[in-house]
Amino acid sequence: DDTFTEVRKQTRNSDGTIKLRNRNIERMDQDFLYHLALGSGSHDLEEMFGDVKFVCMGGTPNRMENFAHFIMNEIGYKLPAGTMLQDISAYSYRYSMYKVGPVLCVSHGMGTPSICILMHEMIKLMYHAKCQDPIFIRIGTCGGIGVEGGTVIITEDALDGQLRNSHEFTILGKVVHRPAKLDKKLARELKALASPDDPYDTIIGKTLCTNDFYEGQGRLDGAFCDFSEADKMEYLQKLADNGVVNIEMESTIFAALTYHAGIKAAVVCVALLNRLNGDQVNSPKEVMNEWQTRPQILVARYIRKVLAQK
Ligand code: R2B
Ligand code: URA
Repeated sequence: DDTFTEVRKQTRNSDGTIKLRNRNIERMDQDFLYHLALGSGSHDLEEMFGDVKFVCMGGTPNRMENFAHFIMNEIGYKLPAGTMLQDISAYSYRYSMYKVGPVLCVSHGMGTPSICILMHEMIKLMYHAKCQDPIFIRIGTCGGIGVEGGTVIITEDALDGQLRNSHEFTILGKVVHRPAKLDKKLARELKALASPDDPYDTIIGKTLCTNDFYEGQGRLDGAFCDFSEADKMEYLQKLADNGVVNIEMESTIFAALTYHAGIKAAVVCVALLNRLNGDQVNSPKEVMNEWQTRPQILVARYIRKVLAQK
């Protein structure tokens, strides 16, 4: 298990651009990023994306479009005259991507396979575009454990369904584990940007990452359920005893692939409910929409802070 410093040596050039851990890519005369509808042969990726410093990912195209508009206002970015914010990956019909100056806003869909494909292509995009030390942040939703709906949760460690701090891959039929480590300093910096005036809590804790929303998260309300309510509560209590404060579906792969690429990364999610009180996500839409702006507000504070230091 390499330390991050070791990983950085293998994955960075002296100017902060990314050195891919796959020599095959540089030997190809062009690389098509199929799910982004972009290619190194068909697009000038350096011209289009070379200035990207922050890659923000979230589940839905709509949320990421809203975030793009929000962050544009927050950092005072003006689009070139006569242009509008456009979904750069519209013709992939898979993911949506919006660029606001140094901030790239991308949707990742639900669950490991969807975000995993995106991560490969985003990391390669950073490589082709010669971006310098980009930071990746997932802005998501989750179920809270012992925390109320609307609470903002910064992930300190991402754990898999067996409470391991790694992501399990199956590659050529063999099981491979990669550490699911996130940048602790970045997590603390984000936490420090929570304001006592925010009308909600912002906390740091461990995040459980599952491969399913229903049985995989101990819900009683899926199409199937072969365990009792007591079994469910015992499991949630075990999670809480291990420091787990929320459950979502992308954190281990997101942490594992950013770490493997030497990219600083964070996960900031808003809880849509407290799982100790129930399973159904049924708060009013307007309430949940407001909740989903909360991680965006925190991340915007961070981006503004970093840009102000430049
Ligand atoms: C949070 O919300 C989605 C499931 O509703 C999933 O993508 C996640 O991690
Ligand atoms: N997303 C999840 O993965 N789980 C929840 O309970 C809510 C949102």
